[in-house]
Amino acid sequence: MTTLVRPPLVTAPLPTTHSRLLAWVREVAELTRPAAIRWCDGSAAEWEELTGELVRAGTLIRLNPAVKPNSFYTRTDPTDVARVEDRTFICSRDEADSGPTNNWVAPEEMKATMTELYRGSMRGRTMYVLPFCMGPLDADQPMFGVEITDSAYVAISMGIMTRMGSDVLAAMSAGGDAPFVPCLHSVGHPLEPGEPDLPWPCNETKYISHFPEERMIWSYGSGYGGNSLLGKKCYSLRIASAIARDEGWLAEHMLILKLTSPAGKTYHLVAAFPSACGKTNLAMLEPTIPGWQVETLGDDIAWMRFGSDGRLYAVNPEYGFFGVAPGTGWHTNPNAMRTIERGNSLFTNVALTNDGDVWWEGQTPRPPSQLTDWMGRYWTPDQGPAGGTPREPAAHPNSRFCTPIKQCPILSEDFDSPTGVPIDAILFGGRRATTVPLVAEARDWAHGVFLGATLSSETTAAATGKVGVVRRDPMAMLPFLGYNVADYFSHWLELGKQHSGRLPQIFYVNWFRKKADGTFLWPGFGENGRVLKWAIERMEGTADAVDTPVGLVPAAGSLDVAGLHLTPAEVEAAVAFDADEWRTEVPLIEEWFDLIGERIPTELLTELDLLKSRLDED
Ligand code: GTP
Ligand code: SPV
Ligand code: MN
Repeated sequence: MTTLVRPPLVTAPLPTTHSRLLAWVREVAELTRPAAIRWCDGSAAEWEELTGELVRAGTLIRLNPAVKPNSFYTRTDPTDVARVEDRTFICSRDEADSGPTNNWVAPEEMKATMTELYRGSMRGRTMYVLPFCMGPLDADQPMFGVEITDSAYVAISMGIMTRMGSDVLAAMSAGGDAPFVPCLHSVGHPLEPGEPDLPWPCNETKYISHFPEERMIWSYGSGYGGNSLLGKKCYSLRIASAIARDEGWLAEHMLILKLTSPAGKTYHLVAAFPSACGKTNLAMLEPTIPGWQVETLGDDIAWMRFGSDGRLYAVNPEYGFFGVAPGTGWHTNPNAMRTIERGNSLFTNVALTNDGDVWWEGQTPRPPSQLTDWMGRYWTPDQGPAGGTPREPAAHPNSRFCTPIKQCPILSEDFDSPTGVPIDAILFGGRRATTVPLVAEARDWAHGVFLGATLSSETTAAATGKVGVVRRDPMAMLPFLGYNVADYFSHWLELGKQHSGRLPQIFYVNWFRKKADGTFLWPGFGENGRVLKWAIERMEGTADAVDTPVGLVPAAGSLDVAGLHLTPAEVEAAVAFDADEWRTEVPLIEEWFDLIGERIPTELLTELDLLKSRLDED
């Protein structure tokens, strides 16, 4: 028998009596052997202390408080810059339940592999215990999680992105021990006695593993974003989608916004666009058309349940924004700029200015004359870091700001509502240079589900791998589904049947169609308010549409283009349905449905047949 050396759980008294939590913390500590354990309370003093330590360790650089108060800058290891989809696993008991779109390893095998990786992986480090709640703490069933991590960067980031700390811990045992999702994370870089730490410790070997039946997450080797902030994609999408399937609700990769018309009527919309395809920007839209106003509720994740009135209600489970930096500027997303100006933010892999501010491509029309780039190299606008051309961007394309949602100047007052806001419309959209019109309205729920199920988009820097490759990304959930994609489509269709009375209207949008010269046809950003207006007017019955095989597109003159600097021909090109492009698209949809296989619901095959026969008539 070996004697277990128990690291101090905490100096007595323990901060909780939650027995399952205490047992799990002890078990993880025995396996990973941290030098110390810290239960995080989410306080300002804790933020001070941890950011101070990270500055001393060289992980963080404090930004100039005159321009970015209480804000910090970090550069990751250049190999740890985005989600790793090829290292992400759904370890359901039955392989078929992970569906053909996920990587799968049997749960026991994955646990055996990862247990060996975790063995001693926190040596020389502090183990942080982060009690968090996704969504309001006063929800009927608060959705608790606890992340154990050996990264202080993860601890402070989770403090921004989730409701985290002692209030949550207290609530977890207020009415008896509450269930929670255990989320285990290690950067996989133990320190031997005397070994200096790295500014961004990580490991070449990476696993982002989900055990949907056990509602459990194990992550190893990466410190970045969706790989390590386990409340976000891992819990709120992959695990929550499996919970939602079992309980009859939806966990989606969607923004939530409130829209007020000039007449003062209010609407709520959600929109699913793949990673780095415009959710944060649409969520904080400043419409260019007079009288229309947007308020923000969420920019990445929506949990949606049907209310007793039969309507679909959405809640944002998060508490911060982890937004794409490049492209964010005063002319594109002024509300994001205002949010980060208030400070209390973390910036990862952007560029640093000489006066201690941050910069990224698209923040200003012209870059400053000198910068330190995201890899710490001297950078000027006309010279690459190695002196050569072409010049590489100063900020990594997936560089991000992490900032409290409460700082958003247009945050809706309903943000903290435990029941959420009633949804009038659902938008699906992707990044397509061709084929997909600016906007199309679905004919009905099943058609809308078909549009979502066949959604396609060019890949972006949000995940490692090639950028710009068109792939199917159903409901923008391809990398985030915790179960079989065919079952997911059936779930959407089934909910539509159960709640057929007052379903949201579904629309399909594309801000990214291009001209022959490679520039965007549609100016996007604040001008997207025109598309929202058309969608509202369709629902109110006041805008005309033309029926096409892909859905109902704006009739000539029905889209408000007053004051828009586009020629009528350019507007026509943006909204046009092109039958030839769709004839090219059909085989790609067929290939996608073949890949999904026999579990695909017949309604979707019927919709595909309908599309084909409409194209034949066209
Ligand atoms: P994730 O956080 O990865 O889920 O991304 P997201 O969907 O929130 O994307 P985001 O709004 O951050 O936008 C990603 C990129 O697309 C940024 O560089 C934006 O500037 C750009 N973008 C957003 N909206 C538009 C638009 O309407 N038109 C064009 N051309 N670009 C846009
Ligand atoms: C995404 O990739 O869709 C993101 C960023 O929102 S991450 O948190 O890294 O997943
Ligand atoms: Mn996202």
